[in-house]
Amino acid sequence: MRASVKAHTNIALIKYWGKRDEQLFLPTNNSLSVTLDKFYTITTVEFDELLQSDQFFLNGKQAESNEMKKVAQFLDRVRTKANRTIYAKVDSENHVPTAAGFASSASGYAALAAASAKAIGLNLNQRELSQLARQGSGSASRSIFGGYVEWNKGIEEDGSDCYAAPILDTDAWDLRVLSVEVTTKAKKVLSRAGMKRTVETSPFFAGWLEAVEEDLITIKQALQERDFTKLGQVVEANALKMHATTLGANPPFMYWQSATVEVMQEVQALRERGIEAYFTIDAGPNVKVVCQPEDEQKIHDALAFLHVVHDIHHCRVGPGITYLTD
Ligand code: 2P0
Repeated sequence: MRASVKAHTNIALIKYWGKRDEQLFLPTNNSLSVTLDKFYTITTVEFDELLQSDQFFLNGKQAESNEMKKVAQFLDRVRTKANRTIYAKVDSENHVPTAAGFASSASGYAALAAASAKAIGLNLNQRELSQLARQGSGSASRSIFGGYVEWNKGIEEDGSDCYAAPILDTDAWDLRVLSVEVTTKAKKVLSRAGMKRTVETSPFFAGWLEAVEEDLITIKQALQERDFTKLGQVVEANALKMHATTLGANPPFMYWQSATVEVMQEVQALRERGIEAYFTIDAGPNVKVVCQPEDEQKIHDALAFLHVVHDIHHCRVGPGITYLTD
């Protein structure tokens, strides 16, 4: 009753920002991401009749109690599905620079969903795994798949039509993502709390929901046409709209630091010099830059020159989950 799975993290090109159901992790809008090759989690789950409770080790160390609690709650969902009461030992190795603003929860819960389902004997397809992973962390629903992935918000109250699905395969379009690290400080408002506050208090949230529908149509056209300019423009604009909603929240909050703005302005200056680069920013101060392979080095050199930039990680489009054998 043991299984190991590798899952990669993803970056949203059109953001998930807001839940319609917090217990089931049902979002207010569809989102669209690209899976990244560089950053991943490997998780081994072993169910064992002799265990008196669940155990969770993260990078070889016993996890803190709040993380343990979340994992145990997730395993409860898996046990309920399998109609079993057996406890598990979970070992997770994170190869995700959380300091660079990558959500390890995306790769973490995608790997945990697939490994725990297999270990307990559930035979779930990828759509069912996406639904299960979603209930650990919303963005994890997308990390089951490689390439370019859309997470459908669904309309059913039980979440039965809320899952991710691939739009383009891993090899379909070779774009690059540079993760530009400007700080390693922990953010003040976690994304879960941030999106909740925005939904409940920001007058701009209604505008976000309206705009995101249009942005999804545009990005899907860009993906089909392999039109990088169209894709980049909508990616950057969508991130700015997401961040605008936080300024209208009560109390207001902002994920950017001055260094964030400096990188954003450098990306825009690169475009004025004829080098096509576009930024996106998640719930944190670090910046991700999307570009085509031929411009990657030039963009790296320009950004590395800024004194606020600590590190730059280079990513390509990555694969979906893989089952590992011992
Ligand atoms: C995204 N983010 O689409 C958006 C953009 C942050 C900004 O998904 O509460 O850790 O676990 O469902 O998935 C980060 O939020 O939130 C996130 P929960 P999650 O990638």
